[in-house]
Amino acid sequence: MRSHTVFIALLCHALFSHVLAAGTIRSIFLFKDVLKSNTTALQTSGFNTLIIFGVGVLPNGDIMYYSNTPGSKDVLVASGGSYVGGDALATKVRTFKTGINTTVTRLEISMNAQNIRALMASPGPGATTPLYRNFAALKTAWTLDAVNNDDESVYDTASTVSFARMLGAIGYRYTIAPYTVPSFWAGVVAGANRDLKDLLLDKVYLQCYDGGAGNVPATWRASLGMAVVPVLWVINDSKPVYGQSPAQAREQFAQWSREGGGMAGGGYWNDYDIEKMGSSYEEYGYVLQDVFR
Ligand SMILES: *[C@@H]1O[C@H](CO)[C@@H](O)[C@H](O)[C@H]1NC(C)=O
Ligand SMILES: *[C@@H]1O[C@H](CO)[C@@H](O)[C@H](O)[C@H]1NC(C)=O
Ligand SMILES: CC(=O)N[C@H]1CO[C@H](CO)[C@@H](O)[C@@H]1O
Repeated sequence: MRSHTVFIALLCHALFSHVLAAGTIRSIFLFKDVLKSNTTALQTSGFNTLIIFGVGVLPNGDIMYYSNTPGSKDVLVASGGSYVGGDALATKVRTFKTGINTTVTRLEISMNAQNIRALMASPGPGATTPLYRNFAALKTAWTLDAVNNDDESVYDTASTVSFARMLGAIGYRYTIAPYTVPSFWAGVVAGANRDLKDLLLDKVYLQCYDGGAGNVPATWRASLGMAVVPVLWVINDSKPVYGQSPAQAREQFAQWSREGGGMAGGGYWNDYDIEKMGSSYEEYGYVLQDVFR
């Protein structure tokens, strides 16, 4: 009886830990071409969420994967309702979640807002439109879980919400990566999640570097009505003043915890700089595993 009770307690503990872990984000934005970055390191350093940067929509609803890596070219990945990005790229992206020993369970693509307003006006968000069919095809080809909105210029609430709801109809979750204008983002959160118990907009990746360097997670939680995932910039030679070592990142997450929390996990911008600067994926990943269990 006693050992039975202990067994049940252990089982409950295991299930509970798993539930906790499943909701807590340990993320990194993939700035480097996924065909060139260190896939093994991304799979095995404790990250559970990878956000592929960046994707963009053309005026006709086609989807591009933009290269941010010297020597790489932009790739058309969806057109005419089909995936056209090639097998090598699709296999590489799918491998993030399926590789041996991978800790990755969630894959997102990050995009700007170019052409979304015009496409939501005409032809609209319907299931027969090129945009809808292209996002459906890309989701299947890359086994995507969510689309991340990194709008830093357009800020049109109505078209953003109708696009988010369109993605929800396809089966995506929707996430945002704000650095400023909390009132705009609060409108997007409210509109995207209106009348939904199972939230469509389920994660907020808060930029806490560069233009967002003064952001505090607890303040944004109050503005948006949901906990956020603060994102720090790793050591970088572009704007070194915003670069955080693993030890500095740990201290920053701890400080925000003392300042009221409001965090649903943590993350970094970005893998390219980790590799360029010879930093350690494991050390950055370990901080997230330790702080956001
Ligand atoms: C990729 O990462 C793994 C695991 O961290 C490491 O052992 C390997 O040396 C790295 N490969 C390259 C080419 O840097
Ligand atoms: C997976 O992890 C186990 C345990 O750490 C290790 O022995 C094995 O070599 C790993 N497999 C691969 C393919 O990395
Ligand atoms: C993500 C990012 O902007 N990385 C930059 C880091 O610095 C190098 C060198 O200036 C740039 O080439 C990267 O684009």
